[in-house]
Amino acid sequence: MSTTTAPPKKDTYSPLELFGIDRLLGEDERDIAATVRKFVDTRLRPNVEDWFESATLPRELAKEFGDLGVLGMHLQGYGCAGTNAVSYGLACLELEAGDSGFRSFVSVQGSLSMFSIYRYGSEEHKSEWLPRLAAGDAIGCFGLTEPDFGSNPAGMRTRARRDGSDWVLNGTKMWITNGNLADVATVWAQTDDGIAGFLVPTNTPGFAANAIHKKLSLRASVTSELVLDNVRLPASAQLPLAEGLGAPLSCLNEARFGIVFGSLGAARDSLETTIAYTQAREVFDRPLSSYQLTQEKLANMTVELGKGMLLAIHLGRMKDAEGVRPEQISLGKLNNVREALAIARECRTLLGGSGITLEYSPLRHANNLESVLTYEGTSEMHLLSIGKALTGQAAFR
Ligand code: TGC
Ligand code: FAD
Repeated sequence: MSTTTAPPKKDTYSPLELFGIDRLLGEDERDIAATVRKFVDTRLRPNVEDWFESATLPRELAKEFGDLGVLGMHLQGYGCAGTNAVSYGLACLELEAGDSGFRSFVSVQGSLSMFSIYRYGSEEHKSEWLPRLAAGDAIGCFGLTEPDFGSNPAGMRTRARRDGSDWVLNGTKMWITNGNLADVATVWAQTDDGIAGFLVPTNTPGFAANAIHKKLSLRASVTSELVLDNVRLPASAQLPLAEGLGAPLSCLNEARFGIVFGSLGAARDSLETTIAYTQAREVFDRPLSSYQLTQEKLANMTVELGKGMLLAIHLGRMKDAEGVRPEQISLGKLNNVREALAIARECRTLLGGSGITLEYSPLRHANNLESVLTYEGTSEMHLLSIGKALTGQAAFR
């Protein structure tokens, strides 16, 4: 017979408390989550409605994220915190409980810009850029997608050609997070030897970033088009260890992993907001929370949130131990973003008319999650990755 004790009985539990999720986390992991949560609650949450409405993400947040220690936090050395994968995931979750735009900033800086330099850069690249990026003194972006090649980056048209020992880059990248804020862009381009990566300081002549406006999603995030018009770079700008499409795709695994956790932050915040609302709101002379139809919705959402969390922690533990396959990350990204979006939308129904303003977070989260469903591989791409793992047949083309 087990001698372990059940948690003490309480009148009410928060959704993740009911799942006993904290029991799966170490003390350091819980501390990191609590620190990021406090920063979100004090610094970001009071401003997010205004930033979302005015479609801004203040540049000074980069330094504040650097001071918080979340930029490239899962990398070792160069001013990075060197945490485990689960801690990084929990930080993403807490940030995305504030807004997907905050997690996006941190994902792109740490998992795409910094990781591409960390994994594929020369020692000079690493010492020049990583400490500044970790501190938030510099901002990075990652240009893979093009106007005609999003899901299929293998077809990219951006071209890097040799001119003496220099490289000359021409092309357009589309939907690039942090593009207008960035000091350095990791740009992927076709060469005579296949796809290669380049570090492009954004003050290089011929480089331009054009902000994309009128977004209905991820408004507290900067999204840009990058134009490269005869951008001349020294030979040393090439990421020496990046050979072929596998290099940028391996960076995506890092960012996708953050989304496995992050998306659940948006879901948790939607659900907690909604539980509180239904307890305060009276309909037909009783609290909305007291009706069976309401409780069915709340219970179903809690089950999906908790299942997603178990999956995220499982993938994180595997990543920290023996490593995790890209197809396994696809399982997590597909499920958790899909369920988070369903939860945010369902929460909106319980808020009634109040749910359509920025005063309550669920519709803002749902709008953001529409982007999260699309970027870092659309849900269809992840279905096909899982399909390929199950059948051995690639059905992408
Ligand atoms: P395929 O032939 O399957 O693969 C080419 C080479 O790459 C390898 N590979 C991977 N390596 C590491 N990680 C992965 N996830 C990998 N997937 C494939 C593969 O083994 C192969 O290596 P080798 O040595 O045999 O050459 O390539 P494919 O052209 O058939 O494409 C496969 C597909 C469709 C899965 C891939 O193109 C894909 O993932 N498409 C989706 C593109 C995408 O996710 N773009 C995201 C852009 S960045 C972004 O959205 C940032 S948003 C950030 C934010 O704001 O938070
Ligand atoms: P498409 O590839 O044109 O897809 C359109 C539809 O067709 C989708 O439903 C897709 O699943 C479906 N489809 C495509 N191929 C197939 C197929 N073979 N079978 C069945 N269905 C298919 N990219 C970067 O490089 N860096 C960034 O920082 C970045 N940030 C982003 C931020 C935001 C807010 C957004 C919205 C996007 C960002 N992206 C970024 C781009 C993102 O990765 C792409 O939008 C995404 O990969 C999809 O590409 P696409 O938009 O061209 O859609």
